[in-house]
Amino acid sequence: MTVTRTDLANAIRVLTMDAVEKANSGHPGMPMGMADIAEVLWNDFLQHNPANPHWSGRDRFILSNGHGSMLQYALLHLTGYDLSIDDLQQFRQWHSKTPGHPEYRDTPGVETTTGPLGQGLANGVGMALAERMLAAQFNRPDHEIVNNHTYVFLGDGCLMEGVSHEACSLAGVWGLNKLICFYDDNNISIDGHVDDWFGDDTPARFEAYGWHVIPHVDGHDPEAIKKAIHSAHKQTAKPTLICCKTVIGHGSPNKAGTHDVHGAALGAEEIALTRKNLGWSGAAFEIPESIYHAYNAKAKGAAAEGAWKEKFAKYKANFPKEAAEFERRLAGEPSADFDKAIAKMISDFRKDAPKIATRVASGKTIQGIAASLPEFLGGSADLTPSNNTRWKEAIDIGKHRLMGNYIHYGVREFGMSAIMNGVSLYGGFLPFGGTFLIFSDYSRNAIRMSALMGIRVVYVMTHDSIGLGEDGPTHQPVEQVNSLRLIPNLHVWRPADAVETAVAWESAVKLARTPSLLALSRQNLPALPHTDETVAHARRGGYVIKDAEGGKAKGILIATGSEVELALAAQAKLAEQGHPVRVVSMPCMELFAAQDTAYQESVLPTSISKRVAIEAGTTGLWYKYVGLHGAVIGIDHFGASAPAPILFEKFGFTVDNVVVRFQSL
Ligand SMILES: Cc1ncc(C[n+]2csc(CCOP(=O)(O)OP(=O)(O)O)c2C)c(N)n1
Ligand SMILES: [Mg+2]
Repeated sequence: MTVTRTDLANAIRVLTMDAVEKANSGHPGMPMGMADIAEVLWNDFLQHNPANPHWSGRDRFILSNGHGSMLQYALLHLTGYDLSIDDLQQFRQWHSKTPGHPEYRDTPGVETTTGPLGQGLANGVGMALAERMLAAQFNRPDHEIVNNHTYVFLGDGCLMEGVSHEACSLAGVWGLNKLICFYDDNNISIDGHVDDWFGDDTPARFEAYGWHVIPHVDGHDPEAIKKAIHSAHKQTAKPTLICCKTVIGHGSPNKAGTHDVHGAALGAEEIALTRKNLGWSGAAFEIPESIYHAYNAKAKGAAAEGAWKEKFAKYKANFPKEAAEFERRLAGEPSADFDKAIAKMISDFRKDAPKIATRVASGKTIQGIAASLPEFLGGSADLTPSNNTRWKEAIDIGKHRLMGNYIHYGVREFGMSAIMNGVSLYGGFLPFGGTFLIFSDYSRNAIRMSALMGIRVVYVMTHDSIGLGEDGPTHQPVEQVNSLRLIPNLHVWRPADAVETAVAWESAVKLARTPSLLALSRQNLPALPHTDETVAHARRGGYVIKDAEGGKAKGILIATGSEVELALAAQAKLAEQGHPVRVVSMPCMELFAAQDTAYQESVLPTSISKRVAIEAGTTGLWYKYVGLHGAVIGIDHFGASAPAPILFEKFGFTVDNVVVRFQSL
């Protein structure tokens, strides 16, 4: 039997129908609609090696409309990845390699976790950016070791989401010509035909961003799709959006073109009718050998990677230093120089004991370690001077200018964060980005995705409390620190001085699978009385910064950030009144919670139940450490516009109040 392109696309359709039916859960409409586009892209264009999903030279494929996960699983299976037909039969089941939405690390060949619409597209912008930046840094004339495309599938939902604007606007400015996106223009989203809620002129919108737009492509015509991709490949300074007219659930006689097929199994009867309609005779999960043969990308992939390896070997012979550095960067290992640089920062801060804002300490730390971290990719969402994220030698990325290491993201917190995720996933970079802590809420789902994927991204979030003063309640974080602490696998640091800030940076750089967020003060904070031991223990997230005189504490004051200073002052006053208490600084609650119980017990002995936690934010989480008999001095209401010292006083952050609260226990 000769296999036609339609047969090949139909294999994706039937595998999708069958897997969704078996799970009685999932989204058949999009894979059935985009099957022809996917088939052409994967069989005629995509450079990848199923035997090595980690080959750095591969093209990146991202399913931003992640609900259509079966499309990606079918492709990975058919082209020869380690994803068997049994795996497809386990679609959406416990511990399977085929989860409901594509999950980074769960499935070989899945480049990023998608499902939260719009973010996959923004990740794709980040990957395409990383590729062009890495190319600018490492490629040499006649030695192109970095040269791949990033392909993104996306739907109406991705384009309705605001983050698509933020990311695509930047992609236009940067001129990411290796980014090629396929818009699944099927006129359907969950609620029905989109005409009543999505009337954008999408081609005009993307042209306005400076993209190359190919409108009105028949998404079921392989030749038209091929032609569009060829045209995209010719671009030298613009990303491409290929607008593909498709029919959702294509092939289903009764459900195609309707929202019924978006997210529900077709049912046995309709599947039988669809098989008939497609001229497909095989049983469920049965794919003819001829189709496997046509899709199999193992030989092509091995040859492509082999050719790249030869190229890299020549590069290595000519540029041994660069080649070693390239390998180190892609492995994500900090250089030995970093250890020295950060150790020096910590020891300088200890020696100088500066009274500075932790945002300033962070800026000094960045300055001190940047030379040892060529993978650093800094940036800020238009708050560079406030976030102190830029170091002196940084080179700005800009309009069609990608040789650099600092990004002015503009006022786009969510876009910045989702782009950083893409950059981190691509490899070779350690992205960090700044904004005011209050706007972490704008970034929040991307921060969550960093944590869910377990990737290294550093969020530098300044102006961490009412301590910012006059800008008032819109700008004063109250619930942010604690609400960020609720995100699993995110380290939230609220350092109390310069040393703790450097320790936070050290941890953030070294943790490969945990993103870190630094909540930093606007106002100056005094240096804490550090010893070798306190610095070592700061690395454990919480530690005794100053014990009661003589070591016989009858109470504990726990504080973070700017409130540690207050705790120390209250400790002195309590001591005068005959109450010996210890002060615990807890810059990273998650890290402290991960320590062994013996260490935790040494810091917070069970026998001492008189405890007061002090933090200029919501109180709820602190009861975990002060217990039922403890007190928390915090803020469970919005802030106010006034000078910071007045706010601290009015909201009860005074030595007298701490003393009174402690004595009332
Ligand atoms: C941020 C976000 N909001 C809502 C959803 C829930 N959701 C999943 S698919 C979908 C509709 C998307 O429409 P479209 O992209 O056109 O997909 P199609 O039905 O065409 O496959 C929605 C609202 C989501 N996954 N992410
Ligand atoms: Mg749609």
